[in-house]
Amino acid sequence: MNTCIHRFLCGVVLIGCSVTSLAAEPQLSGNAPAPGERLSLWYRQPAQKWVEALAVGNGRIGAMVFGGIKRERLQLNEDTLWAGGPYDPVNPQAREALPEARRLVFEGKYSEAARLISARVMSKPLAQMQYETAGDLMLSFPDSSAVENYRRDLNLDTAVATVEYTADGTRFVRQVFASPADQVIVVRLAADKQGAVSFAAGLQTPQKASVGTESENTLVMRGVNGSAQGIQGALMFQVRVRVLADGGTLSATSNAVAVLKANSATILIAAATSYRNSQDVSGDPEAIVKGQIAAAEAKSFDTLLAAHLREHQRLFRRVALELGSSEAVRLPTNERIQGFHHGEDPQFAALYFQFGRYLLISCSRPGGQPANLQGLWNDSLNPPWGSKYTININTEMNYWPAESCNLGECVEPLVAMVRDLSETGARTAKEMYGAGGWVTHHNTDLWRATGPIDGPQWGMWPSGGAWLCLALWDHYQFGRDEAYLKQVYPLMRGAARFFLDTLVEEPKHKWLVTNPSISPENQHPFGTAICAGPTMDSQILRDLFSNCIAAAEILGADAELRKQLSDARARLAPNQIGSHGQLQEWLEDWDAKAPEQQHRHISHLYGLFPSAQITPRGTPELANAAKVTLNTRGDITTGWAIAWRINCWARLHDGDRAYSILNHLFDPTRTYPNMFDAHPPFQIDGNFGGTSAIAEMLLQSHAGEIELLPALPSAWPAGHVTGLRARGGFDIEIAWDAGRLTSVRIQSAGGRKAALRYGSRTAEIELNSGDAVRLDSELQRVAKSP
Ligand code: FUC
Repeated sequence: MNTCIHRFLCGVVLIGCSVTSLAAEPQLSGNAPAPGERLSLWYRQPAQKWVEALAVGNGRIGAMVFGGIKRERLQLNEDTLWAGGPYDPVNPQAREALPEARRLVFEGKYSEAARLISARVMSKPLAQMQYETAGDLMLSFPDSSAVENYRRDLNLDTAVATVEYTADGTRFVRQVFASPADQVIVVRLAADKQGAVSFAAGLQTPQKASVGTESENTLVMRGVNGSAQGIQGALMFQVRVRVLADGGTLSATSNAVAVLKANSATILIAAATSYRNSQDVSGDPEAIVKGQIAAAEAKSFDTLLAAHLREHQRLFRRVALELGSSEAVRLPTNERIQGFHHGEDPQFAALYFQFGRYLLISCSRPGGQPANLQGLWNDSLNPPWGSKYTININTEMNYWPAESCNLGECVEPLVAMVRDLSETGARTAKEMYGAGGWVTHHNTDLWRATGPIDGPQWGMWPSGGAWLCLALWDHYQFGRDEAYLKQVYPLMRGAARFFLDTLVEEPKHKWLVTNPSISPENQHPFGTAICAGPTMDSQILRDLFSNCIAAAEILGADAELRKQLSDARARLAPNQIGSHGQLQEWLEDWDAKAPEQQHRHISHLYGLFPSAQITPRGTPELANAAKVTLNTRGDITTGWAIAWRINCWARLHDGDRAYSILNHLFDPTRTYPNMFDAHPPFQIDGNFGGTSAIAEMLLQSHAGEIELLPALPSAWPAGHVTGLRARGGFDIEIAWDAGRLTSVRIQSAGGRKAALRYGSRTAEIELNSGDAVRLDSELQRVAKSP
């Protein structure tokens, strides 16, 4: 074997089990310019840490691209590679213990109730399964003495990550994308000189797996997933890598493939597990990845790239946003974040907004799993909070921007998960509560576990599934597709049925309440979170019942049930204002006992956002009370909790306050160099919540009207947005200048009648499907519209 190949093949073998032993990267010099277009994240040095690496994904498989010169690392994920196997954690003692817990709560013995719940109601095991990394593809390159004009970037418009540099006089370009069209990750290595592309490729993983070569151009990793909490790993998985060289030679050792002196090379990466659904792990990952590689190999790189671009841009290009610009746009992204100052970088908000859309497109596509706590990207076997689905805020927040930012398709994996939960949750409803319908508590995982976990303060909350149903209804609201509504209505009805069966009358006011429950994760003054009828539960159920009634009316279904739901809705506990003028978090004015508390969860503000129960025009006293609560809770908290507050201030029409909190989200303590949100640690909900908030500042449609620029901050005096979506089925374009609306274009995407509002001005518009109308700043039709 040629000694040169031998040397860097040995390098791959040596790094075979460790990702920390990265060889020293060469010295960099020169000043690579910023990419030509604005929608790129870019850097002048390779990533040293995972939160500096750039994320690509096709909704199912993804990679974090480090951009090294001597050594490239692509950290790989497949969205069904979780620990464990099908399991049902419901505690058989729960059904007997719950009536007793209920009694203790109504007697005010909250801590006793919590102890009983802890001993006899919580799931077994007490924790759920975690999402796991697949491993890494490592590429080793020959030594180079001088490297100039290094740049790596992620172009949000093309969804391609590129690494470029000049080494010893040769310009190298490496491109990486995860194709939604061909279901493979594609890596292209090219140079501006013939025969300049040489590298060795190897796979490594912390999983129980074997890694080897199958021919001179194929690497294969075969493994089984981890066991967790006593649940045996039941999945097989496979990562298959094919290396294709143009010119030069290909060779392999037992665990690495090498390319020597090629003109260019293309690497195809496929990954799959045996997961078919939450109860069936009989899939054949080898057949899947072999099929994907064979199909992709038959196409040229240009054909693969063209199909990828078409499918990505079909979604991404629907929305364009301009918020103004400044000198800061020329800086590398890490420097922009590091130096982010109030008001000096308006384009960063537009970039952050489009990055959120990019992430949702990249981690949540039809047929895949929903976006988990880290979307799709995780380098660990034991990530924070298991990188699961926390459904007392985080999963819902992931989908807040989906409809308003014109990515309705991306909700499909969430709808599919709710369908699964309606089945596993029906067992939980029956076995734990003796109830009909379905229930799920504050967390779920790949196996759609629905029991209460972690401990009473976190898990004893029956409203997770009910909250998820809001996303189902919203998808109808924005799209007005009755065939879709017909499919999801039974899921909403099942969620409501559970509460019709389990709500109980509280002794003092005779309201119907949940019991036992919690106001997510917040302790009340009696030493526990366990309580009856937290405000959030009543708000969620008011929406669930109302939306079920509306859906049933549209579908002409279930007259008797509608009546039951409407009777129960009338008896839910109302929103109440406490003695400090705050919105009460609990049935009683317990907040008054802890007026300074700044808990990150603002659960009872669900009524303000994402719900529309509290609005400045419709319920001004409650809106004021919500303001008092927001001021008490404070602006600076975890990433997702900051994002929730921004959405709330937008709903309160305070653009400058929303903007000032947005600046905290962009701060380097809450945004990593690769623009992932920092809880900290990385949690993707902050990205999505922030994206949603920017949309809410520009357009709202929850109160029966399409409101233009409802919370425009003074920092964005001029701008333009196209392609935002409004409830009722409309696409909206808005232009403004000097802080005032200049023009609006409304196009029907199925909707017919729209009520528009700008400040105190209103207009009624009627449209046929597909038609568009342009209006001026007075909301008068422009003669030659659109
Ligand atoms: C909830 C939050 C935490 C974290 C976790 C994943 O429990 O309270 O802050 O986001 O979910």
